[in-house]
Amino acid sequence: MAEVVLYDYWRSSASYRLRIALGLLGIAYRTVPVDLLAGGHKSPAYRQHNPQGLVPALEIDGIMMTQSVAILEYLDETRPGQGLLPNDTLARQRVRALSHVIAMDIHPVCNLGVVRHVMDMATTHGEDPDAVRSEWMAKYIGSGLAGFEAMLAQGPEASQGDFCHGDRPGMADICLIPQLYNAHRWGVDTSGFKRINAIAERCSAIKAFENAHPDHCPR
Ligand SMILES: N[C@@H](CCC(=O)N[C@@H](CS)C(=O)NCC(=O)O)C(=O)O
Repeated sequence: MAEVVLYDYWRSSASYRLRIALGLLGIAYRTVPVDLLAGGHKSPAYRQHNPQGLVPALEIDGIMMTQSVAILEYLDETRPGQGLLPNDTLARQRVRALSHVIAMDIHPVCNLGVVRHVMDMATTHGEDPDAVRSEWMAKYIGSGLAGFEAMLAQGPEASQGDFCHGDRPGMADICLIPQLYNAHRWGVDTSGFKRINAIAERCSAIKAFENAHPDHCPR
């Protein structure tokens, strides 16, 4: 079987999603660290793997893939029975909606490239870039997670359980936990998100989530 290779940055939440999923699916892989702070993701060599100059990239089944959520869906479709997404169509819609709150709405505006630009503009306008960054993160992560928390309470009875959807962790949890790590990193107050915090507690007891944590990641 072809080797699985993850082009990864320890603090990248999109990469963190794939580390969790690979762990849950029991797929062994080799990590190639790409240093975002040193600009490794913009090098011509790395752009051969991900032309967007973003992490992650995952080589699997002999193909180089990009876009973490598309990869999660690919893994779900090609490793059936593992349940990253539920089988029922309406349930899949709910899990995708929750996942997209994080991956399509919160994450893009809190990305390194975007936030660096915001900080540069703050400096140009004579403002404290660190303070502007904190305000930015609190606004977008805080309001995004508030919406996520409210959405968790919606849905049929079968969707309500120990995790984002039902009683097993899946794609929405895989998106949530890295975003929560970022929230804590930037000092966003998450204390009011009771359901999110309970889910995070349960995920932290699962090996695949623990092993994928940035603190346990090659740099
Ligand atoms: N939608 C992409 C997002 C990838 C992405 O934005 N990755 C971030 C790290 S989490 C990155 O490489 N940022 C570098 C930059 O903004 O310059 C995915 O889910 O794979």
